[in-house]
Amino acid sequence: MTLQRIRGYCALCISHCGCISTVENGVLTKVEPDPDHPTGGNFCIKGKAAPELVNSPDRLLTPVKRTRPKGDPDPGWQAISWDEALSFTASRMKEAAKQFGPEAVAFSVTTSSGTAISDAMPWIYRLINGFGSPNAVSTAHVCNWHKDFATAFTFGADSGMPDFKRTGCLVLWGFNPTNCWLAQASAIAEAKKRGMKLIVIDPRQVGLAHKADQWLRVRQGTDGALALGIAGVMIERGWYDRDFISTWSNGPFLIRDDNGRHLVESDLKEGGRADNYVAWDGSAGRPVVCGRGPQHDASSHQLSLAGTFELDTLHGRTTCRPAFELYASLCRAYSPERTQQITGVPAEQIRLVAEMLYAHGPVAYYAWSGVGQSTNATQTSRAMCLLYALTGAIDAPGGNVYFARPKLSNVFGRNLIPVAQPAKTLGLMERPLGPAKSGWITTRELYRAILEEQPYPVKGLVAFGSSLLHSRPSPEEGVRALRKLDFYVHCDLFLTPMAAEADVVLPVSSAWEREGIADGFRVNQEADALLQLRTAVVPARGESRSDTWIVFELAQRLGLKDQFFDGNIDAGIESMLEPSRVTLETLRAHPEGIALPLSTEYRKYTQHGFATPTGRVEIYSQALHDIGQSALPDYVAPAASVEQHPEWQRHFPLRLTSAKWTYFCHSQFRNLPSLRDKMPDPLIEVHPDTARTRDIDEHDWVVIRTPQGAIRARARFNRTLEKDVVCAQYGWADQTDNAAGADGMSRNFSKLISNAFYDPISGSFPLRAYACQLERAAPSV
Ligand SMILES: Nc1nc2c(c(=O)[nH]1)N[C@H]1C(S)=C(S)[C@@H](COP(=O)(O)OP(=O)(O)OC[C@H]3O[C@@H](n4cnc5c(=O)[nH]c(N)nc54)[C@H](O)[C@@H]3O)O[C@H]1N2
Ligand SMILES: Nc1nc2c(c(=O)[nH]1)N[C@H]1C(S)=C(S)[C@@H](COP(=O)(O)OP(=O)(O)OC[C@H]3O[C@@H](n4cnc5c(=O)[nH]c(N)nc54)[C@H](O)[C@@H]3O)O[C@H]1N2
Ligand code: SF4
Ligand SMILES: [Mo]
Repeated sequence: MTLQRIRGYCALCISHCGCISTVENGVLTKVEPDPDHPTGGNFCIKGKAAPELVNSPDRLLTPVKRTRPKGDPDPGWQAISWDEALSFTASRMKEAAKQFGPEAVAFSVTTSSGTAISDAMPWIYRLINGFGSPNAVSTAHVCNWHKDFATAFTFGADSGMPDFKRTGCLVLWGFNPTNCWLAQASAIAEAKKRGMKLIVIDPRQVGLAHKADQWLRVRQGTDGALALGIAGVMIERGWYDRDFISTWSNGPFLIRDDNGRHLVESDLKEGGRADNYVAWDGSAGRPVVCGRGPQHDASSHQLSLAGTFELDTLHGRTTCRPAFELYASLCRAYSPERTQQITGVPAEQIRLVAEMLYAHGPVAYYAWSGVGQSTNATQTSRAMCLLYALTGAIDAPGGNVYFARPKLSNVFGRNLIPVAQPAKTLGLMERPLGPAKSGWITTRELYRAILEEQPYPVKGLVAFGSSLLHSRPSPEEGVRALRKLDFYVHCDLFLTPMAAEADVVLPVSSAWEREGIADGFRVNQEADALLQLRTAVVPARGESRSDTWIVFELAQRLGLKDQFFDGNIDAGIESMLEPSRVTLETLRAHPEGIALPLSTEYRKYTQHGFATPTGRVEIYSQALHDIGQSALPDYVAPAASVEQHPEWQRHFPLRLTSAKWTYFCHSQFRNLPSLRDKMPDPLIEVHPDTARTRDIDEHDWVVIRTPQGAIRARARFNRTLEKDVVCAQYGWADQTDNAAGADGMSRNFSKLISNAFYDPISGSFPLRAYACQLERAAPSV
């Protein structure tokens, strides 16, 4: 018997926990935590179930093609060779491109935070770009866009990572690391031991909310109002970093009342610059011109942050107010009492939290998908960023920082896409500063382009994982769209209900059967400086292949050989690694990874300013104003709530949200026995009082109804919920659901949500705040 123990990391979710895999006679039998890995020596039940995933009898082991018509409950899968499968895919792609343009072929890419697709992500996008399609359905708009891109409206960058080792007070906002990012959860536990304060903002008391100094039970989708309310107290009491706001934000810059734009030097004098801003010098009683970026002299603290000023411009007199004044007056409208009414968080607690943020800095925060899946998610992100800006802790020790990471070259190939193509990205016209700017489209635009051929037809889809029918709204529309496609090729480990709609399914190897590279592990500087290659610990099962291999093969058949290193994957990886100065050979010889000598540079903005139009933290976003959106994040109630639809109150008085559980990632892992045993059926959490008035007992099957649809789940009592809030699980996939006219008793959460509601900037969907009703299910269900 041969027994090997191989170091690597689990790639099943964002946590990328270091692990040791045991292989006996060529079979993966055990995966355990690696106590020496900088992710902290933790491991979850999903990672431990990896042998079940890898060795699952359900694995797809050959390429297959459909032999029966779409919509037939039995696709009649027939095994085909790789050559046939790849030739089919490439020729259909080429045909569609020739007839309708490459934009008629859309791609779908699953999440890199909840699957191991990160192994292949750069190459998949290189293929999409090289082929010339501007249309990739990503998860960004419901996943990371609001924390990684919407934050750029304020900071010019993503929200960074809490500097846990030095943080004085941490805010977890719509993020539950205990279930979703173990390495962060352990970093937080360590910091708590050292005395760090913890504030958790979540409608449910879950995970670290049990250990928090303050748990704010916010009503779903109202987080933006909460952020304004807390900021209002801090501004009123002077509990903010005035120096930072004056020097490093556009708070002092004057905004014209007449057009909502910055007053600029060229408004005041001929030959003045349009990128020089104007502030009011309170001591001298006159306007001063400030260049882009920071004001280096000592005068910045004399700049007025409040007041109204009348000025003569070249085109007449106008009144102006400092950006900060506009923000402060917005916040004043959210008194703690009014904020309590909107959010359900007691006014006293709002005051207390404002004080904690001032007294216990440096403050750091992490906000994720709990606040990213609402129709007001972008402005919620802005409201949180502005609140955070008041602390002055961005990029400062103990705040949200940007650890130094291994440098890799960007091989996503955005330079390969023909110049005319990005402008065609679906949804870009409607939401010019949203994810479409990066080539990411939503299912709403995809379905419309397929079904109505608007604004142009999409004819083909190539999917690298993803389960649009179970993790995005309006799945009935999705099924109709997928069936109308000329061709649909899906790459996956399993024949999922989503894959069941494809013409051809390509078998993908699991993360334990292929290599992957992690350029840093995020949670602290030491972790982020680790460059690690994960080796394949067992051979790929059957004829399954990595996504990277599939991409390189397709590229060759599409005439993209030159852009793909003549089909040599290793050459591609070498080129990606080049700036790190670590070779592929070295990485392969060191499965534990190479720790690079990198250190964190704090307050980098003091050298170059922030990467925003004004070069400063933008309290006021003229960029948003210029696309017809609010420059300040005023709160707007969620689109699918009774606040917006009073007519729903009678039939849908409850508020529905959803969340992730430890045992599964999205629609995955229901077929792994050790995990399914823990949770055989979908749950809906409900307050016992709410349940009892509906004659519902714990474990009963209930029907959840929204104006969009109905599904079933089992009741679980949760006394920590507000009485009108319920929280369901999503990702339960039924093959039979795809049948036209299914009876509505499906378990698929997505059926409750309509894609007619979306965030006007990002296109995010209301997966967290939707009017609903519960009733006991008929016993036969
Ligand atoms: N109601 C509700 N809906 C949500 C959310 C929520 O909180 N509530 N969360 C949203 C979020 S944050 C996200 S990111 C999305 C996720 O949405 P998706 O990205 O669609 O994720 P999954 O549903 O897990 O589908 C992943 C599919 O990819 C396959 N797969 C796994 N690993 C690989 C691989 O390495 N290669 C290939 N080719 N395939 C692979 C899996 O078998 C599975 O079929 O869901 C969103 N949907
Ligand atoms: N086990 C597991 N781990 C995962 C994943 C998985 O599917 N399963 N997916 C990975 C991915 S793709 C992602 S994006 C991350 C996401 O990780 P998280 O963002 O932590 O995911 P969730 O648990 O869906 O949401 C976090 C919390 O938001 C709360 N919440 C719901 N509605 C609201 C609201 O309106 N406001 C506020 N403030 N909170 C709200 C929920 O109660 C929940 O506790 O996890 C990654 N890790
Ligand atoms: S949290 Fe679990 S699934 Fe995620 S990387 Fe760690 S062990 Fe794997
Ligand atoms: Mo996600």
